[in-house]
Amino acid sequence: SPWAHEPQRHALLKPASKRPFNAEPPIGLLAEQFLTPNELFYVRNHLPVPVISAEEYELEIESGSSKKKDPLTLNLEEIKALPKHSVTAAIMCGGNRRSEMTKVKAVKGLSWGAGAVGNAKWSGARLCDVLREQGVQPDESKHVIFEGADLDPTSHPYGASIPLSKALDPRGDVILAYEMNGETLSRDHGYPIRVIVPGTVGARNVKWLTRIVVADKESDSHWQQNDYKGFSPSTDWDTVDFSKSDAIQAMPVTSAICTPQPGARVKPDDDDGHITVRGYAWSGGGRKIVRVDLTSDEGKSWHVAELEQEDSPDGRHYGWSLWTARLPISESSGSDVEIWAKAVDSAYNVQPEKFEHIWNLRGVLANAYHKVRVKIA
Ligand code: MTE
Ligand code: MO
Repeated sequence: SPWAHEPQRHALLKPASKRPFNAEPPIGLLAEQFLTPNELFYVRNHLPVPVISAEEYELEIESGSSKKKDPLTLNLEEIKALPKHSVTAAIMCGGNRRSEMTKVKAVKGLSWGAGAVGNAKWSGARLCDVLREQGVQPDESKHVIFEGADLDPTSHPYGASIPLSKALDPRGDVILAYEMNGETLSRDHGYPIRVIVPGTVGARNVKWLTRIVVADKESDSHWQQNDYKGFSPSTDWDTVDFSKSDAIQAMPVTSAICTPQPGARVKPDDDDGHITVRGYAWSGGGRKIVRVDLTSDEGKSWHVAELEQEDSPDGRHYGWSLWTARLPISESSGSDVEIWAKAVDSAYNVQPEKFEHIWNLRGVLANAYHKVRVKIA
């Protein structure tokens, strides 16, 4: 069975599917630490986890360069011998928060809550160093294709691509990672090497990386061509044409309330009747979170959260922000209160208010206000 060699997983990861293994941590734990503990980091596998030994591992790089030996093959030692670079980056699945979008109308895809995201410090070699050394020249019409060692039943590998301009940009911080939060990458997260594409949808962060190709076209894999794309709310399965939509790359601004959780009974902290609300916020493309607003009265009054974030250079805010807000609960609120959160990024993009107008048949890009109904005790 191809499933005979799956790794052990933490008991707190709640599977959305077991084969392939897909799971998210309890959302209440997610905003407790700025760096998500490796064993609680969500897992999104499309196929069985490949078995790869460090000794046998090889990465093939087809750069299209005529000046250097091409393709270039690097083993693990050679990748580790390259200058080591670290980047704090959140990885978020394109389908994070899909279960909220489904409430408008059914969508196809794993029913993720708001936990298909994690924030980690990734370390490895810079892809731009490797490509430049190979003589790859900037060319805005080109793409970089990544292939994994995980194969589908027809022996096609998991694959995805990004624009060459992102891969070559030193500020893009794309790395061939072998460490996650200072530990060797685990099998579920791509051992021994995965590509980290900061600010870009999870699907392009290819795990168990075996091949890199600089190409004139995007990856022709299913996941680049016929998945991870957005559509109009009026597009249905009879009218959808995947070739007409752009593949998702940078993700839109989003946030989620991690505590309290839906249905919780919350007691105001003190005599002045405030409740404490915590969560995360993130935007793609290196955009920083500049503000998170909360309301408990459907937007009549808003309260600005305090942010915890890394002090990154402009345009390289790849990590998430955690936030804490104290919300006043008035007598007139009654015992049922709905808390709403919306984040604003450094381009002043803001989350849309509701899912109705961003609904899409695959349930991706589900970034409307996060709304949590609680009971005031
Ligand atoms: N890479 C390979 N080789 N196979 C996969 O199934 N899943 C992708 C991406 N890279 C995938 C992959 C998707 S859709 C996401 S969201 C992220 O990996 C999840 O990364 P994680 O499991 O480390 O959280
Ligand atoms: Mo994903």
